[in-house]
Amino acid sequence: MGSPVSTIAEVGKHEGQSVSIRGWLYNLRESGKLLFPQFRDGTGVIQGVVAKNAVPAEVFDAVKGLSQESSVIAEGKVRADKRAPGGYELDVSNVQVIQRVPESDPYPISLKEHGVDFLMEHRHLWVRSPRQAAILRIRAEIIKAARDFFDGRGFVLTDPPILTPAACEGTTTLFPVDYFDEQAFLTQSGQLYIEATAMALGKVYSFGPTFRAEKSKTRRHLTEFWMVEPEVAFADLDDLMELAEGLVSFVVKRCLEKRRADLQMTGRDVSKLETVQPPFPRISYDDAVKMLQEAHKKGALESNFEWGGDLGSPDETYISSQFDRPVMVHRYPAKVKAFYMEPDPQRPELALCVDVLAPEGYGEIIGGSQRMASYDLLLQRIHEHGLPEEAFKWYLDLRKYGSVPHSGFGMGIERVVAWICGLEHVRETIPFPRMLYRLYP
Ligand code: NSS
Repeated sequence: MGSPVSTIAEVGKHEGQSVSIRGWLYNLRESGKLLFPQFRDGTGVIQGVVAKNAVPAEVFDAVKGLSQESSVIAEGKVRADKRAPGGYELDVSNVQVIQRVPESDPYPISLKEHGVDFLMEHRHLWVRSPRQAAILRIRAEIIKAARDFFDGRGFVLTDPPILTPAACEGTTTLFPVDYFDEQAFLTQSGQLYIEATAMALGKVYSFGPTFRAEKSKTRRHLTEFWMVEPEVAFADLDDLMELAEGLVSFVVKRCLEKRRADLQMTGRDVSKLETVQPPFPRISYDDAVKMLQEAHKKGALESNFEWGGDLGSPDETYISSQFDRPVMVHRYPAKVKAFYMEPDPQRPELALCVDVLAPEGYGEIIGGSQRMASYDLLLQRIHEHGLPEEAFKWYLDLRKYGSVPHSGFGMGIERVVAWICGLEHVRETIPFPRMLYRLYP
């Protein structure tokens, strides 16, 4: 095994030379005196050709009948081949089997179709399949792009706590934690804390896991998900919408630049992503309601939407299907939104908030708002929402000492991954999804 090591993604740099590939046996086809093993190493898949007369007998015998996912180091000469998926094949001269998967206990995920429950139960192995690996690479790219976006615009990353004494997004989805002799909760959002760091640093963001004890079993909900949240001092709702469309377009563009092959592997129609460029359409909640009511009249929507409610998922799907890029719906009734949102001075029954809805039925990927700047009104809302004033004393302080208008939003990474990859369900967007009935593996 003296040849230099190469990843499969980079074998093209070694055309005509001998390399060592370190990975796993993905598939094996046998045809008399020729074996066609496919190797994978996490960067790609390459087909090898093992000719009986070109390798020592024990090497041929070791590969013949080798079981799927056995770990190997394969040595051979890189040959360009137009028909090969990655453009290259490997003329194998030697194979060292690191661990042979026993035939009596074969790899459970074969190349044939499996049901989703079975795959979820074997998620620790399922992540090895080329499609799942492609999704995880795209997820990593999206996260990197979001960080680059904020880092490149003068935002400072500040990490909020995960163990918190109070709710941010409603008391019905809190995960309680026994914190010595006190009641604590897993954080639903870093927002309240980064409002404090925004008053210290101006423009900040957080990026971390957040938790919701969602009893809903939908294709958009996880109980543990990752959120990137910017918070900006002196920004108003218009500034916020500009920031949101800038972030989303930046992330999509980066994936098209760097992850096109992976997007194709997931079967994504990338032409639907090419149109994602600013400006995004902005419609008020009032206009959205009109759209929904007209759709109902035309028979395009089953139920008739009444002003005052929050948009449900069929409503979001209908609205977003009217546009070729994400749409921003702003100024919802304050009653259906969180306690911390600034009322619209023109119409105090509305909140200065925005939801960004992704196209093709993906629905809400971003939720944000201008924050309440007045101490008295905030205190009143805390009471109206039945929240414990004690736990929010520090948050009220931010309105006592140099309160300024400020705004921020949260973008759920898994929803964005699902949309960009064109996936049906968020369960494939994170290595180990946590859902209502899923805590294993
Ligand atoms: O509840 S949000 O709409 N808003 C907040 O948490 C604000 N405190 C954020 C802020 O202003 N800093 O959630 C924001 C986004 C939402 O648009 C989704 O993309 C995602 O977080 N989200 C979820 N993703 C997956 N599963 C669940 N359960 C979920 N809940 C929200």
